[in-house]
Formats: sequence, C-alpha cells, structure tokens
Amino acid sequence: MSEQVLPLRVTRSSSPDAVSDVFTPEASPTESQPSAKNFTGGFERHESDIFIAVMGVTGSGKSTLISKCSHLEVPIGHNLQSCTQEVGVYQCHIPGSLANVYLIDTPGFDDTDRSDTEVLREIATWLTDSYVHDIRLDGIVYLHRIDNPRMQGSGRRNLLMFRKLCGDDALKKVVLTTTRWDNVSEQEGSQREQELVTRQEYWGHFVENGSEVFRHHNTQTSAMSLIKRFVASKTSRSGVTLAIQEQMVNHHQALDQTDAGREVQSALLRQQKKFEKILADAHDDMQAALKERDELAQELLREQQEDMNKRIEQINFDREKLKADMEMLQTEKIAEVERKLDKERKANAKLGKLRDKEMQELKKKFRKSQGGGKAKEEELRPPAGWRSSKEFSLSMNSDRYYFLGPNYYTAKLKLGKPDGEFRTKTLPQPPHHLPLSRLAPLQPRPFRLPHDRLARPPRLLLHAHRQSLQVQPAQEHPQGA
Ligand SMILES: Nc1nc2c(ncn2[C@@H]2O[C@H](COP(=O)(O)OP(=O)(O)O)[C@@H](O)[C@H]2O)c(=O)[nH]1
Ligand SMILES: [Mg+2]
Repeated sequence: MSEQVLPLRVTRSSSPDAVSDVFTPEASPTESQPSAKNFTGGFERHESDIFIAVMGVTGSGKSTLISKCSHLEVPIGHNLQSCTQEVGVYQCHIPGSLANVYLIDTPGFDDTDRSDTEVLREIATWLTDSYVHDIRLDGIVYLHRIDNPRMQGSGRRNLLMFRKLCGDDALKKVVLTTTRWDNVSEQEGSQREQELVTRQEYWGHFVENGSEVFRHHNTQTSAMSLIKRFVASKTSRSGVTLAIQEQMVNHHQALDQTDAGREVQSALLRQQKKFEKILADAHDDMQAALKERDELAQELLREQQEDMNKRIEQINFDREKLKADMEMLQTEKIAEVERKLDKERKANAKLGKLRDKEMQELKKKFRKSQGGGKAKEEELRPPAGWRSSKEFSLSMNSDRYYFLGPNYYTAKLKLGKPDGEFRTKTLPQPPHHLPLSRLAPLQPRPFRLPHDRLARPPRLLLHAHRQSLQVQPAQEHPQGA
C-alpha cells in the first residue's frame, strides 16, 4: 500500500442562507495522512455516517439529485457533454437525523469524452481507496431516465457495468431510481417502469436480488425521501462490499481480472477485431486501387487506414491501462492530482504577477490624479463601455441579490438593522482578477441575504485604494441575469 492518500474533493454542506456556501478543501497529497478523514472533508468519522454512491448514464440526473439534497453547487451538464469527470463527495444533512450523509457523484460509462477504461479506473480508484480506509457503502442509487423509450446503447452498457461493479451480493442495497417523470405521461412511465422491472436483462435480475425501485420527481422532497430510505435502514453492519472491492482489495486482483474490468476488456477486443477487419478490407481495396491507378480511392483508403491504426493504438493503450492493480491506480491518481495542482499553482502565480503589475499602474494613476490631496471621483467611474453607475450596484430580486461590482474594489454591503444601525458584510469577490478595461461583460454574481433582517434597502460601499464610493441599489433585475 502506498503511504500517501488520495486528495479527494469533498464538498461540505452548510446553511442555504450562507453567502458563500461551497468550499473544497485542497488536501495536498504529500501533506495528508492516510485516514478516513480524507473521505469526509476532514470531519471525524462516526459510526452513524452514511455513504451513498450515485451511479447511472451521463445525463440521468446524478448531479442534479445530489445538489437537491446537499444545497451545494454540483457541476451539472446542460448539453450532451458530461460534467462529472471525477468522483466527488458531497456532504448533506438530513432534517430530523443526526447522521452525516455523504453522496458520491460518479462519472457514467459510454461517455462522449472519456473511454470506459478511464471511467472504470476513476471509479475503481475511489471504491478501493475508500474500502481500504474502512468506508463501506450504505447504499447505491442507480439512476435511469424514464423518458428513454428503449433500453439501448448507453443505458444497457451502464447497467451491465453497474452489475459487474456491484456483484449480486450488493444488489440488496441498490435503489433503482427513475428520473424525468415530467417528460412522460403517468401511463407511459408506468408501462416503461413495468417493462424494466419484469425483463430479466433490464432490472428483473436486480429486483430478484433485493434491489428496490423508486420514482424521483426532481424535487427536494422526493430526493430527501430517497435518501431517508438509507438513513432508516442504517445499522452498524449495513455497509456492503462491492464485487470490485472484494476482487481488488481482498483478492489483490488487477483491474483487468475483475468482473467489471473483464467486461471492458472484452468490449475492447470486440472493437479491435472490428477495426482489424476494416483494415484488412482496406488493404485489399488498396491493392485494387493501385492496379487501377485510382488516386482518389487510394487517398480515401489511406485516410481510413490511418484512422483505423489510431483507433487500434488507442485500444492497446486502454488495455494496458486496465492492467493496473490497486496500488498502481492510487499512485497514478496521486501523480495526476499533483500535476493538476502544479498547473493551477503556476497559473495562479502568473495571474498574481499580472495583478500586481496592474495594481501598481492603478496606484500610480491615483497618486497622479490626487494632485493637491483631494480625490477625484472620476477615477472610480466604470471603464469605457459600461453604461452607467448602475453597474456598481446591487440589484434586488426577491431574496437574491446580484453584485456587479468590479473586481478591484473591496465590496462591503451595509445592511440596515432594525435598530437603525448598520452592519457591514464583505461580499465574495468575483473569481477572476481582470484589468478594469476587460471587466465590462462581468457575469452577475448571485448571493443570498437574510431578507427578514433587512430594515431598509442595503447600500453598497465600494472601496478602492484610499477612496470610497457609496451607491444606492438599483431596484430592477440586472440585464442578462
Ligand atoms: N426535465 C428534467 N430534467 C432533468 C431531471 N433531472 C436532471 N435533469 C436535467 O438533465 C441534465 C443533466 O443532469 P445532470 O444532473 O448533470 O446529469 P448527470 O450527468 O447524471 O450528473 C441537466 O440539464 C438537468 O437539469 C428531471 O427529472 N427532469
Ligand atoms: Mg454529473
């Protein structure tokens, strides 16, 4: 076993009223000690902790479900591309329960962006590493879109991979959950659900082995009632061991020897055979094209051969990657995270230098403009291209406020308290530090305020260097928000 431990991204939940409610501790792989705390965002492990993996096809609603339970920003895909590339752990509180629930977001198989080998490696790395640190899953939610008329392609592939990852013993902890009921009629949905449950090759086998079926209606209540099932059935012995954990951790098998790994391996071999056949045919066709001096055909066949060779090369690469055992998976993951952190550190350092330079220039400008010591307000005006001082304002829309202020100002919000006093609150800074001239298309940044505690409209104070400017909030919704 490696002495290092994976720096996993864990997102903690907090009150929905919090101004800035997401934080992702960045444990350095070299600093952190091997401990189950790495899987719980630094929290102490408790017997009552509940770990639930959320799996299913890309777009089935895994991240949406998790964000409904945790009130956290979970990257959600709004086009065909997937968002969840890595396993992410999200902590949530269940009202009326003292248990900490950790929901584990996972990438789906048969994805447009990643090969099944990569996805399996990612999931296997998390499952084996957590298992080694004594974390057992208390449940697995498998999501399926009920508006999918047929179980084909990605749906079948994911279900098969899911079954191989779990093994039959773990199926009693699975809740097969359908999403997107808003896209089908009750009758249509019920028919499909019935078909899923009765057909052996779909969910029949799962249900026979103790899996439950649940309809998720894309509301928070529905999401909570799904999670509460696991809370209710939690006992000190309710955690399960998945087949892949048993095979890789307890039996020291390499990924390509596990059931899930074998499945990916045989799919790769099927593809390889197909490509080799195309290559052989292209070779014969090329002989004929050469004989007939057909240059266009030769050109097209060459392109096809190149394409097939590349694909076969990729398959060989993927097959090699499947040969990893648990230690190799972890070592390579740590190296990957270190590379990413290093890249981020370099980018931040570059950004910092750029910002310092701009700050120096701004300071110089201010000093010059202050002449006899009296500040000129022009310097604080928005740069050219900004329409009016409204952009320096808060805009109110129910309990959401949009801060459109420029990055170089420390924005402090004055909240009127019922006793007539003000209390100031520092607003979260926009994430990027850009020069003022490039700020015009700044994204509105929504945040929440304790509405009931506001006696009068808030005022925004912008401090820039030694000058400050007070702006009253605009009452309307900002453009584009
Ligand atoms: N209409 C509808 N859309 C949904 C539902 N659940 C998720 N979505 C949308 O489906 C898309 C993909 O969801 P996401 O949670 O990223 O799926 P993931 O890839 O499984 O994590 C997003 O645009 C969601 O807003 C649902 O029950 N009904
Ligand atoms: Mg996702």
